[in-house]
Amino acid sequence: MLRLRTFLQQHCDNAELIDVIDQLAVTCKDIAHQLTLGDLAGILGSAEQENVQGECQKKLDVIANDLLKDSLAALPAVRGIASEEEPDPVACNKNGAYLVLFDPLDGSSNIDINVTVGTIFSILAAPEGSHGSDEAAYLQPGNQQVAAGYVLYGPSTIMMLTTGNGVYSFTLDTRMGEFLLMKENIQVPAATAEFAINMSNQRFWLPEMQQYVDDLLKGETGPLGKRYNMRWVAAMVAEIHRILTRGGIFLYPFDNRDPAKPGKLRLMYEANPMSMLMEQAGGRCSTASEAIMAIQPQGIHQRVSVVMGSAEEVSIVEQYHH
Ligand code: AHM
Ligand code: MG
Repeated sequence: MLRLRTFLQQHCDNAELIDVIDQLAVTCKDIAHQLTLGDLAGILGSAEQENVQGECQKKLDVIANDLLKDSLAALPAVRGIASEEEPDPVACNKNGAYLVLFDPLDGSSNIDINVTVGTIFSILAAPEGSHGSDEAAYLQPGNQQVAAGYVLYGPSTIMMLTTGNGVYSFTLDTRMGEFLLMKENIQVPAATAEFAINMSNQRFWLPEMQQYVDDLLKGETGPLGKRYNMRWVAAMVAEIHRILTRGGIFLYPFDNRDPAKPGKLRLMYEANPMSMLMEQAGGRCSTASEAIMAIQPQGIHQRVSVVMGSAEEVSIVEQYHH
């Protein structure tokens, strides 16, 4: 079985990009180890502080963020990093070719209950002459990502990766400490009858989204003509992993709970990298009215409405919004 680094050397002709992805993998092994220890290492619970989005940070949010920040900053290939847990981008090495954006621990409400969480990452080329602390350098649409992926910490630790040429999965063999190639050119089935949405927010959605969900709940006798199943893990990494494995649709739509937050998920380090993976696997990604990866970002912590997964189902949601 092919080790991640060997795979990268065979599939990628840029040594600096290989270094960045390899370093992400090394650090995520460390995060996986911390998660395995859990309470034994005293890492559960709140860090008793808030991040820039006003969310209460968990100890592991802070630990995972520091591990990624420190290890990437030490790499000559990295010009700067941006993170969910950092208010501003952080400059690393002035000659580095890449900017790395990440959500260090996605689904953090799952940490304390020992349920799946993940790390999401997006890699952009650093614009010529840009500085790693310069927010404008990062504000590139998702379709300019050089690579994207996530590491899922579940019963096994799995990295899902794309460098723009298909989606590949690697499982961490903890006996040898290496990510090994398991699946190549992963494809998402075009049709599905499995959806994932936080139903408790229904009354806050746009009428079009409420109508779509009302109709799918009507099952085989309703306008959509099939009986749907529902799943909600409360960790985007887990939902997207399920969809990349067996199809489905994931929605975290616009809602009017808080006018400052049009949707919960962040464009640059959640929606864009997941969109690149999904589209590379033949799925579709949309806000319900426009392509996520075509959006010109206005800020690194910008939020966005997310509808992604099996292509035919995403198109149905878009039709409700036309
Ligand atoms: P986080 O990055 O602060 O963990 O928040 C993102 C997570 C997603 O992984 C998940 O899809 C969503 O928030 C769950 O939200 P909810 O609390 O509405 O279930
Ligand atoms: Mg997140």
